[in-house]
Amino acid sequence: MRALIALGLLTLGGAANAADPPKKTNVLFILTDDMRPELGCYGHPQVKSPNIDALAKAGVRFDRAYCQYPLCNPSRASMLTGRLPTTTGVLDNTADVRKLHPDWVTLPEHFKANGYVSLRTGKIFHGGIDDPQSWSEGGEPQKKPDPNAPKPDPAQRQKASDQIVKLKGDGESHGDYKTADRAIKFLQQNKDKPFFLACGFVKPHSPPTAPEKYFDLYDVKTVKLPDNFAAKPTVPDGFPKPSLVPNYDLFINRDASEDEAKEMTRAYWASVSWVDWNVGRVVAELDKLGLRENTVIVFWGDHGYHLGEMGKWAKHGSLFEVGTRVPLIVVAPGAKANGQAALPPVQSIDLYPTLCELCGLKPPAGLQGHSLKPLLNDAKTKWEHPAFTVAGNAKNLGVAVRTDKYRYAEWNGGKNGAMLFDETTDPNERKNLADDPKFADVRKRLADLAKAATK
Ligand SMILES: [Ca+2]
Repeated sequence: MRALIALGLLTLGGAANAADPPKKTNVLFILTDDMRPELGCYGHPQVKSPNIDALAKAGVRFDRAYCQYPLCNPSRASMLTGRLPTTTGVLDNTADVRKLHPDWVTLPEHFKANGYVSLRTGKIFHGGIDDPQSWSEGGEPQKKPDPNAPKPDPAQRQKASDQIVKLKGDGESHGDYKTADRAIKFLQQNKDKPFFLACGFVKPHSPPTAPEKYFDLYDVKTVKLPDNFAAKPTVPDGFPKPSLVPNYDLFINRDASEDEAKEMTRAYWASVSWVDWNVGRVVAELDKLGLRENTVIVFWGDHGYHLGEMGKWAKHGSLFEVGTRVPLIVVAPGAKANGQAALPPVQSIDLYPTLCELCGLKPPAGLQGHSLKPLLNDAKTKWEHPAFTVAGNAKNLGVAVRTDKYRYAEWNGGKNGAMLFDETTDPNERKNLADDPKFADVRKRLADLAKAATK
């Protein structure tokens, strides 16, 4: 690889050799749905994720990466447009970022406009509201709601929510298997062109799903429940009322016993390991085609997830660490910090400017994140940008700020409550310091940041 750079055959967004037009750097962007940063490479003692671990070893692992909103559609709309949810106006799973902002250029669309083929396989934008103009191939027309469609039955949803799905074989019947197959085909077909390939898996989103053999990787007897496990959504006294909303994914409207919670956690881990296997299939094809040295790989999760922490089994509305923290790995060929972990807080909207810089594209105006390239070259570089996460809606907007040390969140500008945690001493977020006079200055500083970012 060094030799290729010396010959001017390979550039990472740097200056071109006059004699050889620079070969464009490809992007392979792997998305996962509701995946916690609970993986081998993040230090989890049990979860098996060898393929994602290999990406972390090859690239930079971000240990404090945060989503912009703890829900699929708003999180993805922000990441794909490089703007905070208060700017996109996408605060639920039905708003369409394209309808709201016809003139914005999405991340894949920007690559398409700069001579790349932009390829979509699987869930990238939210299901049913894809943005066909972002893609050269793979875009899907939006589904119009059917006015005659039967209304969802809450009782059925509640019953279905606790189902654990075991697939046959390697899971060939499931969409995620097909998503990886399509990514492999796209790589084969486009290996000679500059490409931006987005490959989005829908697991481990509920219901937990994996082939039988991935369940066999884990003994339910070894599953340890979180220290702050509870049978139903529960927070200590003095926490803001909007800080914990009901379960919408698992254990809907009912308590979870410890045995059920352990079975569900095991199934979630099985689902994570199966996603890992599909990730491995796609990356293996990239390697087989000899594209690794000219391709930036991003591995990303759309938001956090509670697996029984505070009795919650979902992400909706959570501005806690566990609801907002995501796995994020960036493998940029030749980056000096490859193989290391970066600790500063970073956020999903940083990816748009990062990929522009790594691939030598001028970013469009209006992006609100910061290129992570300095951290990719020096994981310990000074980094003073906090991460912001939004939840709720205009009636009761929640805004969280994460710095190296603190997590602060307030609803309706603090009028509907606030919470402040010292993450260095209270990682389980049990002690709300928001009204402690000793932390009044800290609260003021963080509240000012929250207001300035989301005004
Ligand atoms: Ca999701």
